[in-house]
Amino acid sequence: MNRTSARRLLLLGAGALVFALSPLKLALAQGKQLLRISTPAVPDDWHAKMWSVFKESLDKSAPGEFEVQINLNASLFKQGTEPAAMARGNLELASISAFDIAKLVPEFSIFTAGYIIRDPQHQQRVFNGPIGEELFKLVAEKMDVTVLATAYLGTRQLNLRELRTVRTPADLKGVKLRMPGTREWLFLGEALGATATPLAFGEVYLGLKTGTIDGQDNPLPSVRAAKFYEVTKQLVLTQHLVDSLFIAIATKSWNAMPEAQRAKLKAAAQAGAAFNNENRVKEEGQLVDFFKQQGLQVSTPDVEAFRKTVQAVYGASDMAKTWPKGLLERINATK
Ligand code: KDO
Repeated sequence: MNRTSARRLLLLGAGALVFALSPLKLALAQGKQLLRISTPAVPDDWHAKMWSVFKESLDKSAPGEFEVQINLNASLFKQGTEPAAMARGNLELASISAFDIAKLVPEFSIFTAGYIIRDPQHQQRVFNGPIGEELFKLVAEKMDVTVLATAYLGTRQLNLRELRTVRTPADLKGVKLRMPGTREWLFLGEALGATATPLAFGEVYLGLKTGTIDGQDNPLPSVRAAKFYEVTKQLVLTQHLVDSLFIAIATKSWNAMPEAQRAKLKAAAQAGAAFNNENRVKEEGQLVDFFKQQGLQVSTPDVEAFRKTVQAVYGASDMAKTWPKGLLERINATK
């Protein structure tokens, strides 16, 4: 073999090697720390855009140190499987819900209960104060993930395919209400008086369009971003859950980083959450008019009747037995 063909062969081999490298190996080869992110969020939703803010923040504070890969629409991991992927070392970051956490940390199920957190400010005070500190410690111990920031997903409302008079939970009898697929989510749907049925977020639009389900619940910005208003006729402002998403990192990756990198990462997560929170709160205040313009009927039920029923159902449940003593009172007392 002459020298030119030997060189060609070598180049070909090197090219093949680059193709064979996984994203992890490629990032390592470039001396960068790979940060894979997976979320079911659709591109136009604030908690999808928050990851771009996160990335931009790191690009500024730590140029060349991280390779941030954002995977939207549950394209990398199915909704709800992110914590397991993080614990197994296949994913570095995700925004996980109280429901994802409650599966492994039953004490956390208090945050899956309707009408516990009062509003976005209350949520931030609870999770950024001593209650958050204690519970996130438990999460780190039991799940191998470290919470970096609390994002406000929004206040969940009912969204129905056909018009219906809904004043109290009794009016939802027989309504096939889609909920994400875990026990705690289904429990919430049943507590609201509906017949809860599990479905992944990515399948909800079609489910509403075809009539496989009668309705779904989500915060208004997500109803807009996922275009559920195109295939539904009514919003019922039940305000049943002031929902959170916790920006979390695999503890193994976190522990492997030097303190200076951790600080930059935490700051980036908090910048992302702040961007999300600000925009989402603002948009929640504006969207009712938008949905009305789209031809939806927006109704306000007897929220007190919903609150009373839902709180009673949770209070009498086995779930409530796992809530740490005095936690509910401490949450209520957080101003
Ligand atoms: C949903 O499936 O209804 C939900 O709102 C649940 C949240 O925990 C979260 O997974 C969210 O979907 C996705 O991020 C899509 O917005």
